[in-house]
Amino acid sequence: MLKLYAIPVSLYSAKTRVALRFKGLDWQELPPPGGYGSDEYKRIVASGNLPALDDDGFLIADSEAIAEYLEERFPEPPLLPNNAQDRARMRERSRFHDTRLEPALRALFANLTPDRRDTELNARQSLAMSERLGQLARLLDAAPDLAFGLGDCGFAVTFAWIDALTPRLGLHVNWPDPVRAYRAKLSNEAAVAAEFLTYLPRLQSWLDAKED
Ligand SMILES: N[C@@H](CCC(=O)N[C@@H](CS)C(=O)NCC(=O)O)C(=O)O
Repeated sequence: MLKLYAIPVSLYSAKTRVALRFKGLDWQELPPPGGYGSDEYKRIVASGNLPALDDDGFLIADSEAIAEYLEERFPEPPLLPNNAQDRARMRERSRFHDTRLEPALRALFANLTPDRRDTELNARQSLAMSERLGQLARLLDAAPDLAFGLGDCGFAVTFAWIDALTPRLGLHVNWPDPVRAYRAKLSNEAAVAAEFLTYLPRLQSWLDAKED
């Protein structure tokens, strides 16, 4: 059986679980041996990053590399469209998530503990995320011909994080209409809805615990 090194609240682990669910796969989820950031885990996964997938002894880390591997190993149902240009668009969307929108959110993780809350950082990252969502609205114009794919798994999770942090940190994020419609479409996807059944309550409890 596939093994996934992950922790429940990790954003990129949730992205990978959405891909696994979409493919209809079973997996066993394991915490990183020795704990998050431990030397023991780094002996297995050099970067120490989560998630990592173990397929019968073949180990691969990074959510994007994992999703591409799953796509080749388990082609149905597809996470990439047929046509080369649509595939490139789908990958472009995914990279935009991993390298543009999500890092703008991640910068706020430093602000999750109340005594370290920096209101200027909240304002700066609200602007940064709004700018990225505006750019996403333009990317969505050139939609690849596939209802749900590799490029969508991460957005579903990052949108949930932005929603969860908005009231907690008093963020002001501008959601363009096409992105709102895209977000609604993603939450209706069965793989996303199944992941959110457990992920959203865990995320809220984890964030609550940070407030204590
Ligand atoms: N680009 C990586 C990013 C993964 C990532 O940042 N994972 C976080 C958990 S959500 C992590 O492992 N952080 C600890 C670290 O970077 O050492 C991916 O897509 O898997």
